[in-house]
Amino acid sequence: PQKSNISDANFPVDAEGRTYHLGTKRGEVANRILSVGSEKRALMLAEYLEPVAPGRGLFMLESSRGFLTITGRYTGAPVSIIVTHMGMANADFVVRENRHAAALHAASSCADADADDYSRGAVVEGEMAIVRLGTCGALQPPAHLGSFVVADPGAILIRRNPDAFTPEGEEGGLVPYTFSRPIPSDPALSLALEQEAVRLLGPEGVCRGLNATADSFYSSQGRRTGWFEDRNETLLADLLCCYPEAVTLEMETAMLLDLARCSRGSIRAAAGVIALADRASNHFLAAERTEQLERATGQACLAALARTPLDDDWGPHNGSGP
Ligand code: DUR
Repeated sequence: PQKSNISDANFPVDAEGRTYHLGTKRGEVANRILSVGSEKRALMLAEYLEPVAPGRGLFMLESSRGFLTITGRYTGAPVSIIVTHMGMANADFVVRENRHAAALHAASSCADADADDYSRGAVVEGEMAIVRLGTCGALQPPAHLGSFVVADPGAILIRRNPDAFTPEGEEGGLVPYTFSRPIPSDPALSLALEQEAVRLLGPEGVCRGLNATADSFYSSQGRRTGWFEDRNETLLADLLCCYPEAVTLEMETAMLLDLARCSRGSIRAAAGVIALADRASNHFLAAERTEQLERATGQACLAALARTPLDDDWGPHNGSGP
């Protein structure tokens, strides 16, 4: 989409109402969203979607910033698959701009929706469900290489503290990394995700546990390099001391859960991650096995979203929401 006439610097949208980074507008995004990290994974999982209306293709739009949105249906329910790339700032774009753009796709009203204006069927903004399908490092059992781990009860956030790396900070004994308290995931959506994953993968491949989201793949995940002073030698041990139940380490989930918690009741969120790296042994999962797992767990995420009842009446017209 062309960016033009952006007048409001507070929440920029163009003349058509398209958001600044994801480029979608109201009606192009379903209120059930699957957030994935790469375009390859999104296109692979789009193979399991049906068109929003019979005889139409899937809705697909890639923004100038590389956020790809694909909207279709899974077992009848409108769903959008959205490429979130990596890291907390990108997760923030995806949640906030989609909250703006998501509109209700009532099953009946979508049947005759115009190809590129599904919003004709939209009457209210509705409650949203967002599931992240990501990858992670496994910290300890029951998570192991190739496990699918549902972030239940939720996630904590690990942040690097720049002040600790100054002479004053060192003198003052500032800690180089801080851990937040656990941020909860939606229990019903997490359970649905776990059940669907067990159905597709079997019980051995699936577990649940506390996730830790870090603001770097390197320093705040305890990876070491001589090029930077990171003071992270004891980070993983400190993490497990503080949160003995932490099982996975990645870069997005806590942001998603934090925003859902602060969404005034409008967003339900859950996350499941494939353990790609084993942080104890330093083994990495083979690409072929990763793709098999992405297909199975992707379908589990779509099924969990599709079966989740959402309150379509949520919205400003009923006195809730912004
Ligand atoms: N990821 C990690 N750490 C790992 C393995 C995977 O952060 O050890 C996730 C999060 C991020 C991407 O999106 O994969 C980084 O490779």
